[in-house]
Amino acid sequence: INRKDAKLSLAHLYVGFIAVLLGGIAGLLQTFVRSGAITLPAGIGYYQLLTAHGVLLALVFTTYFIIGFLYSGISKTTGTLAEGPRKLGWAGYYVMTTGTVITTIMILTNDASVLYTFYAPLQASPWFYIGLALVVIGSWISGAGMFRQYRNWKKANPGQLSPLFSFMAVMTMLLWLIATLGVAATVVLQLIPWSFGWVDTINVLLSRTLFWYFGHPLVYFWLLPAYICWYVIIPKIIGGKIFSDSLARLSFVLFLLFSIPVGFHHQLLESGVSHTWKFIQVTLTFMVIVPSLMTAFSLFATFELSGRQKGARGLFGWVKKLPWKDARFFAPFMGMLIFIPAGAGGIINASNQLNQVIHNTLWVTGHFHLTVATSVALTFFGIAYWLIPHLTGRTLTKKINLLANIQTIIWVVGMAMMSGAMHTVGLLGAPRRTAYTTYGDYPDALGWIPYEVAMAVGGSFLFIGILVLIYIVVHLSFFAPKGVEAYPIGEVADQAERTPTILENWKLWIGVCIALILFAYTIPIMEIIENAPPGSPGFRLW
Ligand code: HAS
Repeated sequence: INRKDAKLSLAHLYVGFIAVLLGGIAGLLQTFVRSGAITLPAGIGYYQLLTAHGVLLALVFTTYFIIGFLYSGISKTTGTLAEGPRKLGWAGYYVMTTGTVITTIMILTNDASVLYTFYAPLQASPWFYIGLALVVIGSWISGAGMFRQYRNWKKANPGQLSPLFSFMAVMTMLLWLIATLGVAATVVLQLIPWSFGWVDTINVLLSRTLFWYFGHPLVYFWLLPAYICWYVIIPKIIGGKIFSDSLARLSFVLFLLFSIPVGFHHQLLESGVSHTWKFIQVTLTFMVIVPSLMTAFSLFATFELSGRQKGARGLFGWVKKLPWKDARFFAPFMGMLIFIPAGAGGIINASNQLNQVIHNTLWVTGHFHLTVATSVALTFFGIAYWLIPHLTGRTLTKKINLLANIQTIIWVVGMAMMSGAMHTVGLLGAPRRTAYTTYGDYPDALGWIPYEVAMAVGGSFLFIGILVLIYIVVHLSFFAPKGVEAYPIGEVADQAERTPTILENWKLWIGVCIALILFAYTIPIMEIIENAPPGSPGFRLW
């Protein structure tokens, strides 16, 4: 892609990978504290470390990586960025980075040990929330740049279907824009006035509800760029074609519609929300599983078709035809494979009765380490292995490719140990987000310790994995041999049906999305505001 566009993407990727290193250190220390192996020195708090880990990895790494990746793909598929969109990209980057620096300083000074979910009643310094608000505003500016570039392309190519990558990128940023309205509302209307002391009380339930209105689609904001890789990039790498353009677009449309009005499945144990609304949102949650099942179907179809074209026979002969030694494929593939148990875990979480067993236990931590920290993270690493050299004008050598495959194996082994132990000990009742404690040598709690040790061993593998990853990133950025690394964009299979234009009817999908949100949230939010007992701290909106 164009050099100036490459610079913009690289700037985002670098911040993302610095966050991975810092967040990884926090993660390693945390598993040691949790298993009782160490006590933190210099007055560092467990929750401070936990906040740093969550914010740096789940929020900073993902957001920067995603924006950098999406900008690169938009530039690749719609042509060099126009001056306006590129300027918006840089403006967004600087605003976001200012916010990230403020937020990180607040965490490091222990003024914001409120965890990555930061809803009330935990309270941070107002500057933490101001930093977060800047990150969100910056991401909106970046999103505006992508929307403008997409609109320019549409104007220049009337009546034509937009390139699949850019369609998916715009859908991802649209999802983010609509979702972040919730978190912006709680931060600006509730948390900032409360933390400055301008108001004495805060409606905790409202703050949590607005957070989860954002918190669930947030996970799809992480997932969709990985899906872009699975749908658009992987077919090219394996020498196949995209199974169906319309299926791919439809799955993204369904994510826009169903990923937002489902936040109550994080609040099934929240006493202030009525069963009816929890039931409705759980039903919608089961709808949002459908596009993932469609994605699995499409991936199997792509693998099988391309394998058969290469002469594969029998039911599973195509497995042998996949390019196992290519790190650009192997890392994302392991992400896909792990997404099968990870997604099954999500379906368990979403089931009301089973949620009563696993909520607030280490099972949930196990779930999101498989989803975001494995399926998504491994896919992002796999993207970085070709994207960074493509942007820096270097190549992925055989040696680094091998190292990248070793990195993937370390990651999968570490995560299997850590997340396996988390899932199991969660079922035995071990709470999440607690520093080492034997609860007065209570026998159940003592039984959790071996699993916590297994978590620490897995965590150590993962930390080694992070060091190897950072070595590869630095090598590909500054030391790999100069050359041309391809930007793999797949083509649609010949037998695929023509894509119906309705899938690009943005007004229609945004309209349905807003209608579903209003349906799922208006009455419960009115009830949350009205039902707080008069005079109680929860009564006031802020
Ligand atoms: Fe989740 C909690 C439900 C997906 C992340 N989730 C979390 C939290 C995070 C998170 C971070 O209903 C914790 C939040 C906190 O701090 O409290 N989750 C779901 C459901 C799904 C789901 C129904 N989650 C994700 C994804 C995440 C993520 C994706 C990050 C990226 N989750 C929940 C619920 C909770 C929750 C409750 C709250 C729990 C509580 O009580 O606190 C679904 O979207 C999952 C659908 C996925 C599938 C899998 C499809 C498989 C595919 C791979 C195909 C593989 C191939 C390769 C082709 C149905 C697409 C195979 C090839 C061969 C050769 C074999």
